[in-house]
Amino acid sequence: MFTYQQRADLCTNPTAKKLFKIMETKQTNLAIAADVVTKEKLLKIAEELGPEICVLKTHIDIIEDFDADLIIQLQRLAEEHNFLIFEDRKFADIGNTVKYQYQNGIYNIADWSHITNAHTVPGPGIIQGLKEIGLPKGRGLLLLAEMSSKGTLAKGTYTEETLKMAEENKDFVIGFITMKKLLDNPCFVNMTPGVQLAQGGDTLGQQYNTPEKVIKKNNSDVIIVGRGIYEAENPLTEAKKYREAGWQAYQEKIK
Ligand code: S5P
Repeated sequence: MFTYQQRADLCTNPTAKKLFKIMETKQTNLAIAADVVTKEKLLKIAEELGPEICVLKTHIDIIEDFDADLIIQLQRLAEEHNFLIFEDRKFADIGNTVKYQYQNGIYNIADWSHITNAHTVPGPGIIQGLKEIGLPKGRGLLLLAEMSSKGTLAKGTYTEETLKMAEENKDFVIGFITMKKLLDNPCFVNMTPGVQLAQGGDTLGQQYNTPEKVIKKNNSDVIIVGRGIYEAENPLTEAKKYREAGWQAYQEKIK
């Protein structure tokens, strides 16, 4: 079992390296899913919860008053509080199209998002396309190997093929969105959404596991928590609870 520090030393992709380093030095494996729809709310989360997290996960296209200043502020906060930005874009088109979606349009994701992610349904061309844009900028890509939602088709052969695509693109693919650790390679980071302090779900198919189960039993690395934190009466207090639970589970695992 490698520690986050050992993994930081082993990995070559600069974003993977930086992520493991942040996790080790800040002692946090918590990523916040900041699924809010205004600039003010997103910046508030980044400002208030920044010290607790290793990753701020955004869905930039749900922000109603998006502007270039939001990106400047997010980058400033990422520097100040030492976290990475992960735009959860879930690219899913052919290589040529995702290149434009990653670099152009109004969001210019590749210019500010350290990490993004992609479905593998189109085949490896999607990784090639994103890599042409992202690798020169030192970015990292996560592949959706599994999903947290009920009835997901990301299982079995689909998941197996996804792992192969990752292994063939180790320079740019830094890991997976997955419910559990799937490969032994310490340079792949496993991030798991669908996390709350109590197991359960929502009315639209989301399924929740606890931080302890995700990190210790399922051997994942990063817990991604959204509503469990930002819908709480006191998000900061709640974030600290998740941070503590995630870190404790990690420490028990590496003992
Ligand atoms: O399989 C997945 C993959 C992702 S990235 N299931 C997910 O829920 N997500 C994302 O994680 C989802 O888009 C959302 O931003 C977050 C979960 O939010 P929560 O409020 O249910 O914790």
